[in-house]
Amino acid sequence: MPQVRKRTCHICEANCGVLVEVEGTRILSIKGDADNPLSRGHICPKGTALQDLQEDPDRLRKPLKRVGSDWQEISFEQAFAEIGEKVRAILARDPDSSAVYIGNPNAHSYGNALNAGFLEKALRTRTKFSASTVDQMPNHVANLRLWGHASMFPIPDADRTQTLVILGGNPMASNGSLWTVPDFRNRMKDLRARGGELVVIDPRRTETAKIADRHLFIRPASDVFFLVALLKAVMARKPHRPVQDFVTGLDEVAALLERFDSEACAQASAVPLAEIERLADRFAAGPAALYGRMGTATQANGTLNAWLISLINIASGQLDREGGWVFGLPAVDTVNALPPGSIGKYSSRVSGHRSVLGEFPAAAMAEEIETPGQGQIKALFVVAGNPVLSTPNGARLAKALESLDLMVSIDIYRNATSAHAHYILPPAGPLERDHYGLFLLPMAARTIAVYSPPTLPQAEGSLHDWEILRGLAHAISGEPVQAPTPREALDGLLQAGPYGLTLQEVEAVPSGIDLGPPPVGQLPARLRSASKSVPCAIPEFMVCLEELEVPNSEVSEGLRLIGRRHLRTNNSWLANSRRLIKGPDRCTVMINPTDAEQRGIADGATVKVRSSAGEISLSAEVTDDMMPGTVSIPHGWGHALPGVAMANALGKPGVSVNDITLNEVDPLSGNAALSGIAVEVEVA
Ligand SMILES: Nc1nc2c(c(=O)[nH]1)N[C@H]1C(S)=C(S)[C@@H](COP(=O)(O)OP(=O)(O)OC[C@H]3O[C@@H](n4cnc5c(=O)[nH]c(N)nc54)[C@H](O)[C@@H]3O)O[C@H]1N2
Ligand SMILES: Nc1nc2c(c(=O)[nH]1)N[C@H]1C(S)=C(S)[C@@H](COP(=O)(O)OP(=O)(O)OC[C@H]3O[C@@H](n4cnc5c(=O)[nH]c(N)nc54)[C@H](O)[C@@H]3O)O[C@H]1N2
Ligand code: SF4
Ligand SMILES: [Mo]
Repeated sequence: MPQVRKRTCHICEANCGVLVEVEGTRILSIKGDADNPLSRGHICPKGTALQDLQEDPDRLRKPLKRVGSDWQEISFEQAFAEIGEKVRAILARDPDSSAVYIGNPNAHSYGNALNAGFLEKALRTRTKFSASTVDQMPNHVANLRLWGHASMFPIPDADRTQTLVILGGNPMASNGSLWTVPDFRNRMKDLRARGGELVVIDPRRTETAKIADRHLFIRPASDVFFLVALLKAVMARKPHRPVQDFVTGLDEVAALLERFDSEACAQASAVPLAEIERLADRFAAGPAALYGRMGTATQANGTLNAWLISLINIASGQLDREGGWVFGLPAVDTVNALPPGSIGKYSSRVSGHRSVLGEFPAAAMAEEIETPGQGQIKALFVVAGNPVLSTPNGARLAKALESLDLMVSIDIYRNATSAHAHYILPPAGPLERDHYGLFLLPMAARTIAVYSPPTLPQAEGSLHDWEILRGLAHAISGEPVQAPTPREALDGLLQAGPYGLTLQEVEAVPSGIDLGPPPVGQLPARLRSASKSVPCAIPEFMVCLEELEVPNSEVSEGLRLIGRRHLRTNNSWLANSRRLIKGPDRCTVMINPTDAEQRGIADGATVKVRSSAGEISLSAEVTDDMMPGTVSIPHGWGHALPGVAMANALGKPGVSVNDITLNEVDPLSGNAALSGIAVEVEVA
């Protein structure tokens, strides 16, 4: 008899409720769960592709050991024993020579999140990298300085706002980021039905721009100038709702902004000043929210952008107000469960990057492996990550990985990164584990508590990621990990949370307990800053702003590169899905017709794209969705590399844009500066 089992999809941040119809261990269908109070029945193509991931014959089921160019299946016992012994020998030579890289799926698995620390502790490593420094580290830094906690993320109150401005985010493709907002399209329909307005500011007329009331092009990596002009315009108006008295330092910021000429800033960003003034009017009237994402974070000024975005919301009276810039109050309050985060505890060995939340820039991983001396990385553990395709200058990193004495990947595929490992340890299938959106539910457009038990029985002999992490920790340190299971820990966290729920109570409502819209008026009590205030004039940000030079927009700059996500990809890790890979080639370089014509490039032609780091060839997609002077290439492609065992992906491998991205970072956060890289494009 078929049975329908409720679950939360863990692929992306949206955390949609899904209904998985199963017969025995066979999956019959995957559909949206209309009873989920947050996702309301929404599902995207990736949700149905969970089945492909579960059933994929290329998904690894047993640990692999590389022997020359061959791969042998071995038992977990053997893998743990051999790895433990090798690590101890390497650390005996140099105790600082191990490192970890933590990839994106760790944010989507509470078991990983609660257990990766055991591996780091066993290694006693200070050398930690993660996907955060190719993504959202600027937001963490701004959060820490503004609210006193790196994980306290403000979100736009989309369900109650009248103006939503999206800068450098494309939720129609990404389904939202640092903002758990499933069913985005219908939420925007509701916004417009109540007379509200959606404005998108992006160098590409994106899928989100196409459902917006207004789309404005912005020159890549010039957001900081747009934001300065908008903040000035906002500060020149009296907000409809006064700024709260727990906010300090706005006058100092205003004084600093006097040196900037708004017209020059507007021109540098290519957003007309009249549009900026118009936005300021709407923010003064409220309720309104300005949200910025990937496009604003992956820049040399990423942290300044994150700071200025919040300042615009604050100065226009939108902070902690219905329809404005708000904070969720989740059933597990990660702000209480996690340390606030620190900056500059250590410095990286080669380039002296300061650590941010205990991490060094992923962009510095290759140099830390390549450069000889005490502390040179010799043993690397990659936990659910594919940095060869996902981090800047991946080709250089791939080469560096070959020089390691030991590399271990905890991964479900033999892919571009894990193919360099000496051991690959695969966890149980994606539908064989439970799920709780520990890091995502705090950022939800509507607060819910929802837990999913495993949908399918765990394959015999398999281990979950968290068990592998503990197994490694035990093998390396010789000490078994004594700690509650993830489920037990979750129960404790829920009970200690703001609603005092037990896991049993949450589990009893499989579509999720509705806890309402984000609460307002509670921010003063939740602030973690020592002063219990929001100190807007953050000294190190002020210094950077003071030094900022407004470029002359008259000078022609050549072409600038930006990224792109597609609804049917998820970074690199759904590349082998039979369902998702179908359809036209998506790994193309989008280019404006004027730029194409100047270079004699026809739609569909193969072109070379070159930066100072390298060159790739791919086909051109000529479209006036691109801002003139800007080209866009998606990441997560480039699977045709030695050792990769993903048959469907190899059928449509694409090329890796990260072969031409640079090792440059935002100095305040260590985040990779991926947007706005200078490139040349020519017919191949
Ligand atoms: N140029 C450019 N580069 C980018 C970006 C961009 O926009 N442009 N985006 C960046 C962003 S936002 C991110 S988050 C990073 C992502 O960077 P990474 O996290 O390094 O890359 P992913 O492709 O997400 O790789 C996830 C890996 O986890 C494996 N995996 C999937 N599920 C599981 C699981 O349950 N357990 C285990 N153990 N492994 C699993 C997959 O097989 C894959 O190897 O990429 C970044 N890179
Ligand atoms: N389908 C799908 N969904 C995903 C993912 C995926 O790979 N595929 N990845 C997931 C992950 S890990 C993340 S972090 C999120 C990211 O979520 P989003 O940030 O919403 O994702 P992107 O599509 O990368 O949106 C970034 C936007 O910034 C624009 N942009 C680029 N450079 C600039 C710039 O300099 N200034 C401005 N203003 N805009 C710029 C790009 O054109 C793009 O539209 O998506 C998540 N969801
Ligand atoms: S939007 Fe994200 S969470 Fe929802 S079904 Fe798609 S991949 Fe899953
Ligand atoms: Mo990400």
